[in-house]
Amino acid sequence: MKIKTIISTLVLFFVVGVSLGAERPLIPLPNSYSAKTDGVFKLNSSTAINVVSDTPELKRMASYLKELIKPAAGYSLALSKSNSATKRNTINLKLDKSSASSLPGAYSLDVSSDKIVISAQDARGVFYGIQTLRQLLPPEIEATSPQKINWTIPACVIKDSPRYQHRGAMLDIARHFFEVKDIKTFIDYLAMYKFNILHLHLADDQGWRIEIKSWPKLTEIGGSTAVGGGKGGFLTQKQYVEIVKYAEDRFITIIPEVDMPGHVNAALASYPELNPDNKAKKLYTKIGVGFSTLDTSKPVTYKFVEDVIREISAITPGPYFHIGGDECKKTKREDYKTFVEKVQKIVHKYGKIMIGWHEINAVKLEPTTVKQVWKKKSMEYLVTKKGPLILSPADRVYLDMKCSQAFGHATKLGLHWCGYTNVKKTYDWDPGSADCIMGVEAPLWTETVKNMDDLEMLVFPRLTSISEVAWSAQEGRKWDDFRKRLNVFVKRLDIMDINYYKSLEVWEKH
Ligand code: TNX
Repeated sequence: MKIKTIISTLVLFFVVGVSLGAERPLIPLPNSYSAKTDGVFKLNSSTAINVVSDTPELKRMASYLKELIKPAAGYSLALSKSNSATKRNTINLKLDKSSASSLPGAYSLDVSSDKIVISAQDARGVFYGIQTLRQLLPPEIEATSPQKINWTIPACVIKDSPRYQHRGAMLDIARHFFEVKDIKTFIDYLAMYKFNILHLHLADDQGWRIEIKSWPKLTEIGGSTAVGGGKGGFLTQKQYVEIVKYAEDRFITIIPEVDMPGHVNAALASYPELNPDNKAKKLYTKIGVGFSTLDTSKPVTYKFVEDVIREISAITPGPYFHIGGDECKKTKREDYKTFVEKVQKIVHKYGKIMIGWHEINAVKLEPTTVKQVWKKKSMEYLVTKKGPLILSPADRVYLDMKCSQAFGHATKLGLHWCGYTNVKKTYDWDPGSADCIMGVEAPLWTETVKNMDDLEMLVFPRLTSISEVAWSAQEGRKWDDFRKRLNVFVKRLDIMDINYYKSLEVWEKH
């Protein structure tokens, strides 16, 4: 080959590689991406998904990938099993124990023109590799009906692993209730961006949302309304188990939270005996906080708390139970301490690790107990102390803060007690690398959020920027690069019919 031909071929490959890379932006950004010079893999109806390591989990991953591709492609890929990843036109899923890396979920993805190999030390890593492959396919792959598209995937090598072990979101189903199918949709959104935790805020002043068999009135009365006086609702234990399984299949752990000793009006309205005067409180449908408390001196309070923790722990395979513990303005300081210490023992009795909002730091805690920090000042303080932390600073990652795009422009939905949070503000945050930091969690409180359209408006696109804070190495993250990727990525959100906030800071310069 003449030198000129070699150069122009190289340039062509480079341009094809790079431009396809840019056309198929990845969120969260992987640790390393290199375009290869051998063109594209063309997925078609004869492509097979080959399981190299014959385990039930990998077979499940193969079926998951097949189902992911089917609606938009209009055909079902064949599944095969072969110990080597050498056949042409195959997508290979492989467990490679030798690739052991620091955190579970690391994977590598190798796309050539004739085959694709996803390998990881565990099925979780293969699952994340599949999510990346999904984003390397044209965005039309998200469509729910067959598309006439060339399903090309740019040849590349990706090596990727998570920054933090805890990459979470929280959904408050107490202020407004969300049905099983909506929670599942939310889980699917989380899985797409490699989150691995869904914290469910199951009870608050306005609603009790989880069936407790030994205290049935909690849901019968306490679950009967919501903010604004709507109809409320609750999850039966069977439905909760269904959600836990759905999440587990997507490598997401559910953390149940029952907030106490404050935020308990729904319980106090359901059972008179939980009140100091034995009179039931009225149901509450406004959005104030800090006005209710359990009576920490009554034995029945601890019977109630233990029943709740026992029943929920029994149907929660994940290691955590979240006791809330925030904003207890009506609980005396000493009573608060006694209460949290007793409850910590109960949580341990039922085999769980306790999590509480950072206010629990006022109490003598076991070394395993996790503090979830929501105030910036407390975060700065607690990072210098011992003990595991989940970081949820309200000014960065509270998804219920209004999303703003420019002065005077913000979402109608959301609160703003902690200011307005634009996409850049969520993105431009380095949570730090102190050992005590388990990771990041983005809460969606639902005082103003009534349905999935509302939820999506506050969640997107900030969930995408937060996924990158939680997953991607800090060195590789640049706002301008992220903004450019999101500009193109948005087509995927459009095809998924997601009601995202069209922030000018991201899309004006498109
Ligand atoms: C504070 S932060 C709360 C919630 C509210 C939220 C609204 C925290 C642990 N508690 O009760 O819903 O603000 O943004």
